[in-house]
Amino acid sequence: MSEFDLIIKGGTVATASDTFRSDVGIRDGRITALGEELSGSAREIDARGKLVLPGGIESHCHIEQESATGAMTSDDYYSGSVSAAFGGNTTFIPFAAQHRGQSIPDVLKLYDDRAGPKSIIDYSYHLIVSDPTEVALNEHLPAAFEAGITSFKVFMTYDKMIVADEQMLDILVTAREHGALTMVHAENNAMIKWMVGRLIDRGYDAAKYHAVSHPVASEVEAINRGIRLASFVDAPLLIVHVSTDEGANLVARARLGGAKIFGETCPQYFFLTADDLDRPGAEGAKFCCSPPLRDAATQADLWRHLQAGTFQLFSSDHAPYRFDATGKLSAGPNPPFNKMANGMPGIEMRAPMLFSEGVGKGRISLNSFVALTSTNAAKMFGIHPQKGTIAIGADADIAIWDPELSKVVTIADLHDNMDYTPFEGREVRGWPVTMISRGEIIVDGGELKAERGRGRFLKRAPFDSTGYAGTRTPELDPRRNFGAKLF
Ligand code: DUC
Ligand code: ZN
Ligand code: ZN
Repeated sequence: MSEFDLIIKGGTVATASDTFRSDVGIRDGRITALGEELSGSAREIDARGKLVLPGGIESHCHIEQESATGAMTSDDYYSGSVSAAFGGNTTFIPFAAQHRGQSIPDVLKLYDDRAGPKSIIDYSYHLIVSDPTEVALNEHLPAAFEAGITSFKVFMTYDKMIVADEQMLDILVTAREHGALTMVHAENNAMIKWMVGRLIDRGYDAAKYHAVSHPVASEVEAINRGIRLASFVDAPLLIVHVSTDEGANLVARARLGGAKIFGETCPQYFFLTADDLDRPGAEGAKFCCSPPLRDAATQADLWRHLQAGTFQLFSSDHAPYRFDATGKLSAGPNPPFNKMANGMPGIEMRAPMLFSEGVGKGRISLNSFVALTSTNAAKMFGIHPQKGTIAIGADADIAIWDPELSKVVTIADLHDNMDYTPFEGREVRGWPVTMISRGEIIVDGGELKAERGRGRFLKRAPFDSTGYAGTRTPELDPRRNFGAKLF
């Protein structure tokens, strides 16, 4: 019997901390050896001149998910996972959205039925909680955490999703008690509604006014409030899709103060601007996402934050709605901005864009790239070291990249169920060419090799807050509040 099922030979291995020349020996779906001149396998991949990286972990994407207004994303768990794999990912964690009136167990069953038969890569979900009833908080959420779904998202905006500050405190405390991580969409609902009302009343309804309707100040206010609420009860909080310098500054300052605050940002805020919304006809709808695209100065600020460590995650926020009546144009061929589905595709382009513009142009190191696209997500979402690294015993989830391969991005080459990409025409250098999941080659030389439904559900560990000082609120401390026990 051979010692290995597969050896990746002669590549440059990079993890979040190290870069080194090594062969990688794989047996029974796991990495069993790292070393020079490994032998003893019937199957070998020649990786000379290539980079051998941990498979990407896409931890913010909307797959086969209904929005609050009923729009269904165009990707299901098959097309979404295939597109993710071609983009360098071997794991993804989409959202399982609870809409008001739905029970959390029903939601999880629905998403199990959607994902299990279709996904080609390993997966979990973050719950979206919009209806934090007593039973949801005391029974259903703890049961979901126990089942390994140890993170969930809440919204500070959208009338059909919003949770009030008091509800948010209850949610944060429940999460803290059970070792779960709360994620938040932080924008101020009232400011947005006020802006939308004024803009529409005055006839400013083109796509570009979407960016105006979600002001920077609305994100900043909500991030500040979210951080204050989480720090008040010393609960971990991940601010997703941060799009502003001031918002990122708040995250950085809170982290410096010891709070368990984390930051995520997304490619669209680095590679597109609000000017992309100002296109003829309804074209601008393709660039309508929330928070909205900002400006060139903000792009430079966000790079600085990425370099300084403000952000732990660089996620796609893949929210695919086609440029037709099933998606962006559901309210007609030229809809007002407040009737356009919010979101844009990007699951396949996230890692290649960051590699090309970040690593390729010397803005971030290869090791930071691995951390931002894989390792940090594995750690934060309770799947490390099974996922997110190249180490003995880890799952053999590996992306082999050709750092010299240059291609011009075009929708015809992508694998999502979309009819446009916001990155059409960009020259991108450095692409994943071979993808391996648990030792199986799932993508090679532009071809899909994976069976539908081969992906497995990942039972995730609780959030690990080791190494964070945390915060102390005197009024919640029985030694300082006359003995009141409030948790
Ligand atoms: N928030 C997201 O995270 N994605 C799409 C739209 C939104 O509001
Ligand atoms: Zn959001
Ligand atoms: Zn999202």
